[in-house]
Amino acid sequence: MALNAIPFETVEPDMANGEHKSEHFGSLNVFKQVPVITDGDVTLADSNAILVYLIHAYAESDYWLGKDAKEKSLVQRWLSVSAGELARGPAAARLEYVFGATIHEPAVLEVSATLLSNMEAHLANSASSFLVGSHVTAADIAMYSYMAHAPEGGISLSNFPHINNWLKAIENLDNFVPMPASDIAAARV
Ligand SMILES: N[C@@H](CCC(=O)N[C@@H](CS)C(=O)NCC(=O)O)C(=O)O
Repeated sequence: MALNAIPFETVEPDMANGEHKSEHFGSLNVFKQVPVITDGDVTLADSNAILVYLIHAYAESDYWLGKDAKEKSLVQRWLSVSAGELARGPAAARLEYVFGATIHEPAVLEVSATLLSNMEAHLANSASSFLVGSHVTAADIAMYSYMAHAPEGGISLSNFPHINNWLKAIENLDNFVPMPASDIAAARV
């Protein structure tokens, strides 16, 4: 929303006290999870669904979702990776460190290691600093936050120079707004 200057208001449920498990929140998202947006008569949950909605409603969709069939499918593939390997790997590791969630650590570390090495190789072979095509797309936005915050879950990025370059390329975009670090956040290592 910041990158496309889309005005919005943030409402933060008191998750520590289970506000997102209330009947009211369940009427916004049956899975009782954040994020959810309301936009006029549209109520929508799921970060990738929200990203795609905002692009179609308010931004240039061929720019953000790919200009042709191949680029569009490559962007979609990274949205799947963000909901798959990124969520099951670095994001899950961070949940344990930051929020005390119980995870199956060997599986989380294995998924994270595979994701990092595949993404590093992909970026090393990419003609641009971004995941798909020559400029930032929804693929980068979907992958950015939990990759940038991977060190908060004890997943080091120090051996992945192309991933670090990619993070910096996103952070250098006009109007970029970072996800706030958690209180116990480690510096990026
Ligand atoms: N696929 C969903 C996953 C949403 C999700 O896992 N939300 C977490 C916070 S990032 C949540 O609400 N957790 C609280 C809970 O599940 O009780 C998305 O990408 O939006």
